[in-house]
Amino acid sequence: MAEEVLAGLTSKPKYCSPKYLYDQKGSELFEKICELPEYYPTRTEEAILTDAMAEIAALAGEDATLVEFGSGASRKVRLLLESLSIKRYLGIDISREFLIESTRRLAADYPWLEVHAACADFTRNVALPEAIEPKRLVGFFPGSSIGNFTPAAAEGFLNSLHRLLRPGSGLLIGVDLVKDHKTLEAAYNDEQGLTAEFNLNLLDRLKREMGLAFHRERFRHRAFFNAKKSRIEMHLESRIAQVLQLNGHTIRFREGESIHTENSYKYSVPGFQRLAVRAGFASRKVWIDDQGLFSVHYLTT
Ligand code: AVI
Repeated sequence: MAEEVLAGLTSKPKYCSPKYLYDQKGSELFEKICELPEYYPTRTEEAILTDAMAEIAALAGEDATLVEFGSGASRKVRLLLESLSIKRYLGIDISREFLIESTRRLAADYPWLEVHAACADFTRNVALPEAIEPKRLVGFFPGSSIGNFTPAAAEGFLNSLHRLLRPGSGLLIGVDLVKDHKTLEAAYNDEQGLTAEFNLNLLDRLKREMGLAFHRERFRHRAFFNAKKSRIEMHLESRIAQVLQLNGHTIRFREGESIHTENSYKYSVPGFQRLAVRAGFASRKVWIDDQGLFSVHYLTT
């Protein structure tokens, strides 16, 4: 982490990988963001999944092993576990304590389910634990987390999932859709300021884990839609010119200069299907809500 963060903060423009937003506090804040009135993706995806459950069950088939990438609080997966014929579950997440807590809860609530947990950064090459036999797998990657990769990285990542899932498997993936800028920008600039907290928590984490000396009030959260790149950009903007120390390195900010902390790409349905096909998948089915806010795709290997 130290090396990666330092490389980002000393480059031009400054950036930090969004995966570092998810320490314990960040993961908790993200769960709260999902319930915000402005943050439409979570409730829209849940409604799509609920409505499409019979069709998803038919596509997933009998006795599949469900593998969830970035399982977080594992809420949406409960919808699947309650309706599909699933025997085994593997949750993969970067946030260790959070993963342990949520998989323990799943194991307690579904005694018939064989539950596995793997703490891993799934943006790197992940191998499946031995206990997960090379049987038919159904991958689950909800929440439009795929949007946090650049399209090129998303294609590479989907291609690595394609190899990991092996032939005869499926991937159920949630993808946020491009829409009017007002709706998009409101979702990342909520009135309660939770998204700002989530973003600023990154600096708190760097202070705690890497000794970053900084004053919180000298930074502000900024999120806007970059139409040319079809993405929401999230930044931590320096309110003043300042110099920070991190692990013996000096990091200079001009007034208004920012650390780019996250991209959230928004796709059209055919745009995402093309990307999935380039990564080796076949597009079997796509569901969208009535307002055209969000899409859920079922891809096969
Ligand atoms: C996890 N990911 C899909 C969220 C998103 O919408 O890109 C993260 C997030 N960032 C700010 N709000 C939510």
